[in-house]
Amino acid sequence: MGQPESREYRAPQGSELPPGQRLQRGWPVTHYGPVPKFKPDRWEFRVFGATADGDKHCWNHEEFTALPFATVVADLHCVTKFSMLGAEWGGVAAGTVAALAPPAPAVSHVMVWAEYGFSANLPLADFVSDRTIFATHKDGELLTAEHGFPLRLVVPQLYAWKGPKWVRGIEYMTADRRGFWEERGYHNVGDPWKEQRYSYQEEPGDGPEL
Ligand SMILES: Nc1nc2c(c(=O)[nH]1)N[C@H]1C(S)=C(S)[C@@H](COP(=O)(O)O)O[C@H]1N2
Ligand SMILES: [Mo]
Repeated sequence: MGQPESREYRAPQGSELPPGQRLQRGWPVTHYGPVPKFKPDRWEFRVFGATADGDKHCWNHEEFTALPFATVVADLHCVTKFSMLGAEWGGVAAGTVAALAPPAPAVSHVMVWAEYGFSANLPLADFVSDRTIFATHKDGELLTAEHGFPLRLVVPQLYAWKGPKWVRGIEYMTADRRGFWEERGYHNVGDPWKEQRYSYQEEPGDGPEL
């Protein structure tokens, strides 16, 4: 294990809640479909698509959880308008994954893949942002199954659907492609500070055609 490092995320201009959001007490569970059962010997985290060396990279659960541990304090903004503020997420920085299994130079986007084929697309810049983390813990405790155990992605600067629970890998892409919710009416970018909720709000250049 490397040195734990701490990073903080502060909302821009000191405002706490993005427009149209309200504060949620507690931590609700929000997702589509059933909660998958964690099978440690079948679990692996895969990096595939346009990798720098052209190879796939895999970590089993033991290997992945032995990667350097980082923490990020970040809010979670659900597009259905509730926000949870100030959680401390612990796990492996997405930048660590990108450093160990780097993308080819032409990569512009990342598809994050989870159990049952759930997916979310991100610009590479958001993926490697130092606030993006593959979380195993929240506030010092292991995630529960409903909240994504053994691994979920947290991308503080985007709506929470961009952070798949039960994540199993990433695909490096040389062009943008829509993920699960981005194909089903949600905004391709999903910046809560710009209130980019729905695909009908997209402007030219925000995403591939529907
Ligand atoms: N695999 C998967 N991850 C998912 C979702 C989903 O449907 N499937 N929903 C997202 C949405 S819309 C939100 S708001 C958050 C909710 O996380 P929580 O249930 O831990 O609050 O998970 C995100 N991650
Ligand atoms: Mo959500």
